[in-house]
Amino acid sequence: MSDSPKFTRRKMLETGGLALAAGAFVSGRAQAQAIPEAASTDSPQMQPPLFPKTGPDYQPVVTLNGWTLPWLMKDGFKEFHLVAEPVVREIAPGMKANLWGYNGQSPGPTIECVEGDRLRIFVTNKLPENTAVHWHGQLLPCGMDGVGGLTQPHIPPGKTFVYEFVARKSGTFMYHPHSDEMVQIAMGMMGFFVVHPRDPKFMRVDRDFVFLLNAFDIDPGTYVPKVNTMLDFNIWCWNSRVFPGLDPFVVSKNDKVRIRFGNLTMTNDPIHMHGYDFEMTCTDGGWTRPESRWPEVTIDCAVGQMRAFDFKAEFEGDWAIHCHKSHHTMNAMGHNVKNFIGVDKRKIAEVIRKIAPGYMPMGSAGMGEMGSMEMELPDKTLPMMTGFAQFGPVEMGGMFSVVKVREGLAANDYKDPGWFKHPPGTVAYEYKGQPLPAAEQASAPDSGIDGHTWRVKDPRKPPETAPGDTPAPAKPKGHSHH
Ligand SMILES: [Cu+2]
Repeated sequence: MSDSPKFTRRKMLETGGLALAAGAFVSGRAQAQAIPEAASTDSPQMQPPLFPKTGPDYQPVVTLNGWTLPWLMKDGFKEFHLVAEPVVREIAPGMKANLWGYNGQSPGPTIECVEGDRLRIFVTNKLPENTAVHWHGQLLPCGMDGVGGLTQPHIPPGKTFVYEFVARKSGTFMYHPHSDEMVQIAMGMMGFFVVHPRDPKFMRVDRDFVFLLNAFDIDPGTYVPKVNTMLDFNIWCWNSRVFPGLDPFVVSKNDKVRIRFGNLTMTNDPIHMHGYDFEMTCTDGGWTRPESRWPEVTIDCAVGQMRAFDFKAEFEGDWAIHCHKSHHTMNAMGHNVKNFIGVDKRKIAEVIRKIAPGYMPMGSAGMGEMGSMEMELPDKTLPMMTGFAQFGPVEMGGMFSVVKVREGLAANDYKDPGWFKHPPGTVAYEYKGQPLPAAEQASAPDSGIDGHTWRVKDPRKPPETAPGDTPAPAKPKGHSHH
């Protein structure tokens, strides 16, 4: 986690300028009012949570590899400003993608408020097409529901619309577009939305992590997701980020911890955490009733659902947390994208421009600035096929991270504490005693190939290969595209 929010001053000024220009289009009560500055960040690192300065106290959430949208109190409204726009997202070190998002990143910033708050959310559209924002799970007037065409006109490019509603109940919500939804979600547009209970003691935890499950189909060597893909995605993300680029969930021993997630992939994601059992305490429909809860170690989350579970962090360690669909803990990028690292896309663009004038690598017109940002080539380091930990490669990617429970961390200290120092004698170890009796040694049946028979003489050594036998296939180095 970085020490301070890396808000881009240039971007803030730029958005501020646009906000002024767009002010003339704002209708209704907010007409005469200035639009609050739209904060922006280009950092994919977890930013510090925003603590409430006024109103009821709450423990703010932290957004995995993300941040929380600052707000202003004005005329009894909490005012937020979202800007829908093209963004560059580092999906993991060594891989950047041209996505659409809000306020500089995909997902957009987390919106956080308190039950009973009156909200005024300005939405400026800097996309090349219409958009609208749906406040998933909120109980609000129908005309604030954000379904383009049905409950409001779509927000055209360059215009700003205003949403006003009361956060009627606390819980776990999200926002996402309801205009050209398939494309805009496939491009990464979404954000978390948490409403805290008015009673600071109700369901309070010490650490509260949020993320959205999303997936992209990005051909190796390209930067823009294919938006018509229905199932065969190759980049399975939490908050548009994959292991080993995902933040760990850093927790102090005996903290009360909540982990909340919502699913905007195109399939269900069974989220599994090691080392603990836990109970589902909240969905996007609200808090679960205590008598309805039962212990789990995996919580399946269907498309369009949100889930939260709570646990007390009694057990120190580095506990894996991941989607249990094994294809979702793999990165397509690992084996193929590396072939393209070092390729100067500027030259490619120049060549293609001879055939297609105006071509830019990001694939869309009117995004020159983003294009030039993208021209900045990825770091020399290759994308890793797998993350490494203290005992070797983890052989995972995608929807995988680590819950790091440590003794004595300061409250709200989310810095990565490194790998767990296991107490002596508590790590699985190699058997070095008496060899197994011969009768129990594995013996292979006749191979059937050329009449050769091979036998495992020592189970600790690989089988001998008879001359002429096909050698055992080498362990594949990467995971093939799926
Ligand atoms: Cu999954």
